[in-house]
Amino acid sequence: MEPIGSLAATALLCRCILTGFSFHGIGGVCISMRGFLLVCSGIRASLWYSGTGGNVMPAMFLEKGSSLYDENGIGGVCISMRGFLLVCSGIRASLWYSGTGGNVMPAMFLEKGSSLYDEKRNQANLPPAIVKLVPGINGGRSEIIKQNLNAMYQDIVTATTAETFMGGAYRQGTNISSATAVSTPLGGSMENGIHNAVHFWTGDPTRMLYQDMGTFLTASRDPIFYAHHGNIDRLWEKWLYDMPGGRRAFHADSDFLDAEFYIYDETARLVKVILRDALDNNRLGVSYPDVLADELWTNFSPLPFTTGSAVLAARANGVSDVGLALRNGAIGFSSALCTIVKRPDIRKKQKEILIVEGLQVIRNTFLSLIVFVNLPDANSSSPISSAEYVGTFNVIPAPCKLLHTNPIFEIGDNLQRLGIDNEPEIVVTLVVRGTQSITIHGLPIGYT
Ligand SMILES: [Cu+2]
Repeated sequence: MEPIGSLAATALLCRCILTGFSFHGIGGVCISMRGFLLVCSGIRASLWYSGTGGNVMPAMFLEKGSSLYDENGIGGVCISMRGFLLVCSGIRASLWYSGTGGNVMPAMFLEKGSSLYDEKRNQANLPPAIVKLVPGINGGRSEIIKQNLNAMYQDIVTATTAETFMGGAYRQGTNISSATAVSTPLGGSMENGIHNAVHFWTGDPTRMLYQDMGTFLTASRDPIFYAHHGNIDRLWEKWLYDMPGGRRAFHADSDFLDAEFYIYDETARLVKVILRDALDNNRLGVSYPDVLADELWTNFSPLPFTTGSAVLAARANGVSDVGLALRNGAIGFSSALCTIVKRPDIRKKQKEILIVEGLQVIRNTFLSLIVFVNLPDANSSSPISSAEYVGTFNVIPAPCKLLHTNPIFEIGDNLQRLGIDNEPEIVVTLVVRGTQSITIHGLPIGYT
């Protein structure tokens, strides 16, 4: 049952996340967290259920002193392969930020000496601190929860296309030699948003790179990593099958579906997994329970803070236009950038995509880029519970590495709720929470 030890397992996971499962010489192509999640699901299925597990956590894994405990004697911080597979499946423990867990870090991870404990966490974010799904949001408990619900709604419900939600495919020839999960050609809204936010929220700000969870170098050393990713996997399934409006379309792109990953199986053999073979949880024997509290965010209905279009007033105040990359060149900013953006076709109200073209930043520290529409004065203190909030692109630090990417945000639902979906232009404000300055090349709008 034990394919590799816990240190090797975490090292492998770190390598998988940092390199995208690219192993030279054996034809491995790439990918990031998405593949890891899927492969993780596959492992769970093959080791635990095999068609007979009843879709519940096996009782044999729940006894202290058995497989929950570190078998390699490394201080109770890391856990064994079986242990982290268990935590992957411990979905109930991973719901703390999506409704049923009280919005605090689950108690099972807090007991010192337990194999699920990690001292390298943000001590200010232990219970009763409420999780923040967008870094830096403020307010009392109910205000933070309201903002969390809108963060979930914007990252998952209004991201209606596979590319917006899951991210795009890697193309052959893409140089990922210095890439990480966040600097892939196109990450999805959940990966860049709430996923990265929970990494940041959990990691210790007094340690370099917010270890453990705050950097992909060490994130998998914290057992809570697997609960977090278990929930990400669940939310992916929820996005596919259980959103308002019915089932959503998955990627049809063969560069996405045929991406290859290499991972050790239960006999420690390095095996190849094709992404398309790991997409159907029914085939894998994995299912997730219905969670009533999910309705709090799937049915969240953010209200407008503003009334009518802000374009005229913004232009009168000197806000300038920005558009396609070639017309604008490089635009640098360090706190906020307010612009007026043209919409190419106001008849296409759905699946309208705002592209932050040519975003560049040096990843020396954690940074959040928060996107608002119709809110010219938005700043780093602006609440994100209203319909003006579009989404957040969180940058996980990696010193001296340059991030160069094109984050996309679906804005059709926002414009409709704000009553400005017939306007030929909109105000877009990009807000930076962090200390690094950012460069972009344009803010074009497209349709899918
Ligand atoms: Cu992660």
